[in-house]
Amino acid sequence: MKLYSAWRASGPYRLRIALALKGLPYDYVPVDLVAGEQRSEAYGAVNAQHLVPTLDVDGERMTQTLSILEWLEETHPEPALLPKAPLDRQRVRAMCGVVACDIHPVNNLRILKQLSAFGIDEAGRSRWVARWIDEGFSALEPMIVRHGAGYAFGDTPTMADCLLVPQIYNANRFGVDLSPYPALVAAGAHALDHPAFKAAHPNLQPDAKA
Ligand SMILES: N[C@@H](CCC(=O)N[C@@H](CS)C(=O)NCC(=O)O)C(=O)O
Repeated sequence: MKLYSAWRASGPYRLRIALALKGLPYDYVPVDLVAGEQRSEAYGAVNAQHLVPTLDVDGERMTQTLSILEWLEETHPEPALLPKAPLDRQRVRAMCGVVACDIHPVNNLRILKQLSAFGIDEAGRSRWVARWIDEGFSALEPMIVRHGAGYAFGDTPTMADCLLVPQIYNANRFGVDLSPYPALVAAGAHALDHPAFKAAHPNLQPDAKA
């Protein structure tokens, strides 16, 4: 497997966690988002959306993290990142959706660049990011209180943690106050103790910058 990744980007971070949890080795292909490498013609041939991650498995290129996580679960079921009962699976997927569908898309690099082009300064952009993280985390907090038992859902890592940990990392980058979300913060901290989460951390990636 080959993972097109960028050290700080949430999408690839989600996949690095899942791949590490499932014990799957891969080659790391860095894409420099700050330099705009994702917009090159060469990378467009890899991912027509010009976004990371892309997972290349024997020449088959996969895009969209949620669908890749589902593919990983179907092809490498152990350890399971979804619970067994359909309602529990729905709960985990709903947590993933809060992050992947409702927080992350409006806070992406290209959105922030567009805000900048509209004349919104750094402080304004940070307020924008915090605005959407707050809304999403306010919904996640009671879900984790209800369903979490160490991890975001239950007492083993699930896809929800693969999404949550990178989003918390991102929130910290933007200096978002996470004190209103103690259960969420505790679940994130607990996950970070797991070796797979440690290995996937941005600072440990080959393209990490100080
Ligand atoms: N829905 C996509 C989102 C991918 C995405 O937005 N990736 C970001 C990094 S986390 C990216 O490549 N941004 C580059 C840009 O905005 O130019 C997925 O889940 O894979």
